[in-house]
Amino acid sequence: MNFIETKSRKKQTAVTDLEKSKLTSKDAERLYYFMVLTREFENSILKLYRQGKIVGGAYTGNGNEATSVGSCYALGKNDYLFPMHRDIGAHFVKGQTPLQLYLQHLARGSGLTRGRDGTGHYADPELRIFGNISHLGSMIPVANGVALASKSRKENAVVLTYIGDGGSNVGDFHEALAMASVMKLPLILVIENNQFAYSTPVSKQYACDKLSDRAIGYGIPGVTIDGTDVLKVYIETKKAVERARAGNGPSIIESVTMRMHGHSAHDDASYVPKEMLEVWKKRDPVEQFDKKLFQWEMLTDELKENIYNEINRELSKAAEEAVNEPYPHGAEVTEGVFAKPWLCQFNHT
Ligand SMILES: Cc1ncc(C[n+]2csc(CCOP(=O)(O)OP(=O)(O)O)c2C)c(N)n1
Repeated sequence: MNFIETKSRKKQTAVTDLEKSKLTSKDAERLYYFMVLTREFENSILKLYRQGKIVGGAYTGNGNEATSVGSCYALGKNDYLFPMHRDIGAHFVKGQTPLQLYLQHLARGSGLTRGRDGTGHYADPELRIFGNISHLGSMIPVANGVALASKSRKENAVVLTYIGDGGSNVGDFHEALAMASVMKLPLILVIENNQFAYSTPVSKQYACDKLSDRAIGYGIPGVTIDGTDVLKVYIETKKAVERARAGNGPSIIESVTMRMHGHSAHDDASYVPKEMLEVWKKRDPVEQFDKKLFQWEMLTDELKENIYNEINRELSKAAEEAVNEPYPHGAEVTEGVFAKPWLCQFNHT
C-alpha cells in the first residue's frame, strides 16, 4: 500500500488541513487508498449485480466514502465498530479484506455468514465488527450494550456506530441515546445525513435545523460537519473518541453528504432532482481529496493511475476467487440459523 512516495514530494503547503488533523502524510495515503478501494469495490459489486451474480440487494455508499473511512480511521484496534449499509469503507479500515466482502456479497459458503445473508448483515468478531442489524435504529441499543460491557470490563475501548437521516427518527435512536448519555457510555454515533431515506427527502423527515441539535436533548456534544471532507470527518470523530475514552460519554456527529446512487441497485432514484446530483457531484469525496493531494504534490497522474490499477488488480483477483467458491451445501442450510432444539426446551415442572 506504499503508493505515494511522499518524502520527496511532500511540500510545506500540505500543512494546513493535514496538520490540523495531526495525521502524517502516510495516513493521508491510507485514507486515499481506502476511499478509492471502497469506490472501486462498490462499483464492482454493481457490475456483479447486473451480471446476476449477487444473490440479495446491492447497496453502495457512493458519496459516503469520506464519512465511513474518515470516522473509522479514528478507531483503535480494540475499539468496536457497528457499521450500516453505506459503510463498506469502515469495514476496510477496520481490517476486512476484499475477498471476505466478495464472499459475503456473493453469498458463498465460505463467507462471513456462510451464505445465510447476501448483503450487509455480517459480523467479524475478531476484528470487533458487529452488525449490521437491518431494522433501522435497533443497532444503537446493541452498541450501547457492548459499550456498557466494555466499560464494565475496563477495556478502555469505544464503540462507533452509524445511522441514516431516516433512521434517526426511529424510537430506538432516542431511547438508546437517553441511556448512553446518563450512563456515560463510550459511544460515538455518526448520523449519515445523505439527504434521502429511500425516496423521502430530508424536508419530509424532520423540522429541526440540524440533526446534531438532537444532542442538546441528551446533554451531550453534537456537531454537524461536511461529510464529504475525509480529514474533517476524521478530526471530529477523533475528538469524540478521545472524549469517550476519557470516560466523558457519548457524542453525536452529523456528517452531511449526498447519496449519489439509488437506495440500492434496483432503484434508479428518478425522484432525486438532477440539479441536486450535479451540485453534489462537484463535492465528490474521493475527487475532493484527490485534488488536495495533487495540490500538496503528494499525487501525480502517474501515481494515481498506478493506485487505481493496483486496486483494480487486487479486486479482480479477489472477485474471481470468490465467484469460484461454492454456495453453502443444501443439507447445512439450517445450521447457524435456528437455535439448537435442546436449548429451546424448558422445564415447566
Ligand atoms: C425500522 C425500519 N424501517 C424501514 C426499513 C427499510 N429501510 C431500509 S434502509 C431504509 C432507508 C434508510 O434511510 P436512511 O436511514 O436515511 O439511510 P440511507 O439509506 O439513506 O443511508 C429503509 C426505509 C428498515 N430496515 N427498518
